Order: sequence, then C-alpha cells, then structure tokens
Amino acid sequence: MTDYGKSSRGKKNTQPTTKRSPVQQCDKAYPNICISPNSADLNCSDIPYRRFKVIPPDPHGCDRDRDGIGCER
Ligand SMILES: [Ca+2]
Repeated sequence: MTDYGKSSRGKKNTQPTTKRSPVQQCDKAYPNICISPNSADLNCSDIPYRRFKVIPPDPHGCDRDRDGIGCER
C-alpha cells in the first residue's frame, strides 16, 4: 500500500537558499578582466590591466589596432 503524500516524513524542501553572488557587472567585451559596462570611457592608463582579450565592439577603445588584444603597450 502506497501512501504517497500522507507521510511526508519531514521531507521538506529544505533547499538552502543558495547564496547567489551578486551579479558582477563586467563588460563582455573584455572577458579576461572586469570593467563595469557603466563606467565612463576608459583609457588604458585608467585600467590596471595589460594585454587582455578584447571582443568587438571595443567600447573603450582599448584595442586600437583591432588585433583582439587590448592595451598591449
Ligand atoms: Ca591591440
């Protein structure tokens, strides 16, 4: 005899609210680093990174020679 639902034997859905890390706002144009998409126009001198991957469109113009690597100098 099955008693589905009758004896729930304390089987609650105790799913610990998985702590979601706050969504990091990173511009997808720069996947190797995290630049806020809302940040003002940045220049390489404003960014502590060098030689990072750049995916077009390059909103901050980090990769002026369009070889996919930003701030190589
Ligand atoms: Ca470049």
